[in-house]
Amino acid sequence: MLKGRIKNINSTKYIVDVNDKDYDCVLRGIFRKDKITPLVGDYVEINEKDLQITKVLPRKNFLSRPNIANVDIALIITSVKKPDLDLVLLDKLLVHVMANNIQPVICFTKTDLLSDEELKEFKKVMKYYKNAGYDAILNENVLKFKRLVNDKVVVTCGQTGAGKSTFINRIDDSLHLETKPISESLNRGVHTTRYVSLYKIENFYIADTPGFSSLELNQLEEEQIRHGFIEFDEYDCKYKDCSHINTDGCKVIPHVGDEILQSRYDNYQKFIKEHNESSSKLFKK
Ligand SMILES: Nc1nc2c(ncn2[C@@H]2O[C@H](COP(=O)(O)OP(=O)(O)OP(=O)(O)O)[C@@H](O)[C@H]2O)c(=O)[nH]1
Ligand SMILES: [Mg+2]
Ligand SMILES: [Zn+2]
Repeated sequence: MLKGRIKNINSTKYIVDVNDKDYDCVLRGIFRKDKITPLVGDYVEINEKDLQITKVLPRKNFLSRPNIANVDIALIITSVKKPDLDLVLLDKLLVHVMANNIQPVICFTKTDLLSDEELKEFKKVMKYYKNAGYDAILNENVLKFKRLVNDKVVVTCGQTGAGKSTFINRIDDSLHLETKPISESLNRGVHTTRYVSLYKIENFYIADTPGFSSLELNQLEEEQIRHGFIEFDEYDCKYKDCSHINTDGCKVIPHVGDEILQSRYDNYQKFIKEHNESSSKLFKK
């Protein structure tokens, strides 16, 4: 019996990494009956003779988008131009990742496309996220990235065309991952990467993933949304579980627009509203 980690799935073919060696494996028939769907990142047991995957070992976590198991860090790739900076998607991804017990790291791309004036504005935004307590880097800062991901399993996530594959190529130029210019007319990417694939670089793993343009925060608790806005915890509201929606005793609301970035609060309010609407719909069913 061999034990390894799934690096890539292409229809019925599973590439499994066993002690840094790749094995072409298939699934033993029984999996389809049990409805277990192994994911990239899963640890599996393989029968040495026929290279059939016989067992998926318990997961420590998994994400539905991108679809992957057992990751330590989600690298949220966020372009500041082409496609334009989308703070709704960034805040949503922060909530999504943290709700799944994965540490987020924000990686901004394409700052070279900003004018001096735009760069100044952008720097304020980046500083805000850093001060709030998030790790945030620029895609050119490979050394800093490597320090953050020592021994870890990293999944990239973010908009199509944001520069996920380009970033991985920058870290390891022997990979030659496919990248494509964004569509000028739509001002967004063209879904170049189609599958989740895990690569080992030095002492860490990183997954390239298909990008998306939107994301739903389904099935989250209100509390999980609140946890995705870590800086709000610094404020000592009158009620311990204050939802920061009603002004009564709330210490967050008075700081919106000065200490608290307006878009952060607007997005928070938006996610809570969407959450309440979807749960009232469920209730009516
Ligand atoms: N100017 C500039 N262009 C960049 C940067 N990073 C990526 N790009 C370009 O952006 C385009 C899209 O990059 P990709 O790496 O294919 O984007 P992706 O996130 O992998 O996209 P999907 O695979 O569709 O999800 C390519 O033309 C890249 O050359 C950057 O920092 N600056
Ligand atoms: Mg890609
Ligand atoms: Zn409050």
